[in-house]
Amino acid sequence: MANDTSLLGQVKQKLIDSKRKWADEGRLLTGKAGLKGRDRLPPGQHEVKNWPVLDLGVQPKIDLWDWQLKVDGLVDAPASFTFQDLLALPQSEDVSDIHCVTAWSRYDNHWVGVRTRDLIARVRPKPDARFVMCHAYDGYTTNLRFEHFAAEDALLAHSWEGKPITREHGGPVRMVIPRWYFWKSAKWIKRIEFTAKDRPGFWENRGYHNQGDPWTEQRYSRD
Ligand SMILES: Nc1nc2c(c(=O)[nH]1)N[C@H]1C(S)=C(S)[C@@H](COP(=O)(O)O)O[C@H]1N2
Ligand SMILES: [Mo]
Repeated sequence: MANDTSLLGQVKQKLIDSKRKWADEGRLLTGKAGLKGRDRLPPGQHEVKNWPVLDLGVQPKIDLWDWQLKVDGLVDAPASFTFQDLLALPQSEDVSDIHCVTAWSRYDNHWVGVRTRDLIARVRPKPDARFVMCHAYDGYTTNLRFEHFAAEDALLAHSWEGKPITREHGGPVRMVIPRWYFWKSAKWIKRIEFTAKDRPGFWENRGYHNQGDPWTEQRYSRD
């Protein structure tokens, strides 16, 4: 893919290589899976109070009024949304914890945005749309099962702690899919594609688990 190659030319190849190496080596696996419900901190994670920035070395600058989201694939009503269109959809709030596969967790993040469920109601996916691919402005992709994308706490978020999400954290609009490792939450969301077949996204192609449940430590694909 020409696109992927030019993206890779720009990114911090070293960072990617080292994360990939971690995946190969199974770094950070504690073997203490299965604590769900008993503890707020998933196995192998530590709490941070700051909010680390993780990206591929590119932070696309998207003016609020230039931002556009395309929603297509297996849907009855494909649509394009501007920021204004997004604000015209029902707005919801959610408070959730972030769990990054690089072992940090950040509690109680207040998000405002549009529930994926409200987006789904608008575009009406077809019955065979069992998977979702999220595409971002930096070329990043990540895949989800339909039911995970449609979780009640999943948002297209534009605000964090009462303020617009900053560019470094994926503003103007990013996905927030709280029940999975944070790599499943695409920043700078550009396109949401509903598909019949599952395809791996950026990290899923580079050694990360296809799903990414922090409670069972679905960090890497060999787990
Ligand atoms: N578009 C895009 N989204 C992305 C990424 C990325 O590189 N590009 N990195 C993912 C990873 S690995 C993590 S941990 C989180 C980091 O989000 P943050 O920088 O706001 O903490 O974004 C996820 N979404
Ligand atoms: Mo991550």
